[in-house]
Amino acid sequence: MYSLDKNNPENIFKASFFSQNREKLLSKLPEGAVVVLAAHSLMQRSRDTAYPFRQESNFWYLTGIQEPGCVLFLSRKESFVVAPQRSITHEIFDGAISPSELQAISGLDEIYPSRSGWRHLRELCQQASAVYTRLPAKQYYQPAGLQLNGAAHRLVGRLKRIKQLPSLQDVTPTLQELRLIKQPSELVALRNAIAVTSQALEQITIDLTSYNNEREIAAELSYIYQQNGMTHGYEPIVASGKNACTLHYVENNQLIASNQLLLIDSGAEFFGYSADITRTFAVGELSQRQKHVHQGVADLQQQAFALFRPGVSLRDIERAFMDIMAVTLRELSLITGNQQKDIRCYYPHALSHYLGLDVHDVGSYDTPLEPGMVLTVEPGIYIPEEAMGVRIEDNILITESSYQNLTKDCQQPRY
Ligand SMILES: [Mn+2]
Repeated sequence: MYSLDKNNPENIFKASFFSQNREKLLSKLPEGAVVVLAAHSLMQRSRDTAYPFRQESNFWYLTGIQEPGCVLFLSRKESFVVAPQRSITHEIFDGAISPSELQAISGLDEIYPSRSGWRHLRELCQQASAVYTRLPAKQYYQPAGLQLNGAAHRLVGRLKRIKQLPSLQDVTPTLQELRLIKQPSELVALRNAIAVTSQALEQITIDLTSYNNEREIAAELSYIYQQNGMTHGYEPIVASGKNACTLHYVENNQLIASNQLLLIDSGAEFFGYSADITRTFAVGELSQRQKHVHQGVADLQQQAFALFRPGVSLRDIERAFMDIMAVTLRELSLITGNQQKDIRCYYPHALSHYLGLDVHDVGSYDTPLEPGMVLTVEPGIYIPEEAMGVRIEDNILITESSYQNLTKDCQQPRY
């Protein structure tokens, strides 16, 4: 049983948060439509041990349930979860599932055991006008080459075997639309995650020269997050010198060279909501060149902030920022013209992404920004031939007229 950490402050997500999310979702779907969603399954790590469990974000958003192997059913008439069957042996090792606890967390009408739950679910699907689920269209998550958790895929197979099933529709776009706008309790979770991440970065920079190896800093981050009842929202990046040029460098196992820049990209996760902060620090004395590059990125970020306001899409912002980036890269004598391919040699990623239950949260780059959306602003310049990379990343909330920097209290060094 994955119950709440009793040391955490009061649970900021009441059952009403989840039941309201369910109502909102159903109100956006056609009359008579039902929703069936799979929780994540456990992922095998070695023979009979699993990776730490992390719930599928949409399933959590609609139930709050931190249990693998469940299936959620929603209609305008009833809402329930089908819990997986657990043998006596399984219960001895992993504990029993408590239906009453799951019901209290989620506010669902019912928690059914597997067999009777599926019988009921099948009947209700047959009577529905359409069945909405997450259709795992791509077996692999294209940009990162990741394999999807198999649970959603298996659920689709199981639904397709129901006789006289009405049409199967993808619920993902509707869920994305809902999740884009953050509610007050979600912002509380994010602010808590940001506060602990900032605290960890502050602790680490009291004396950066006391660390010999990148892994010592990664361990310090883990220690502080865990002490605060949080986990990492993603594998932290602790990259000394040239390692910062590998964008997703997560080995964190090299000696920290002195008189180099050190890039730390990390975020604590609280109730599923992750911070995503990057700072680039000096270890020892920096050269003029290193200082110029760091200052260049800091200035770029100030110019980037000014692009964020309601009504503008990320696509527009990314396009406008390329020209701003080109000016800085020319000033640093890294490029001569305005060619996209030259800029991409030193700035090979996006300026921004949505932030929320998934660290790279759902949402389209073509959607005009609206109050309540949370995004990152993260310009970076990477120069492998000079063994340095600088990225500065903050998290912002779009407001009625512009934006609010949620990470403004996280120290930002000037060199
Ligand atoms: Mn990021």
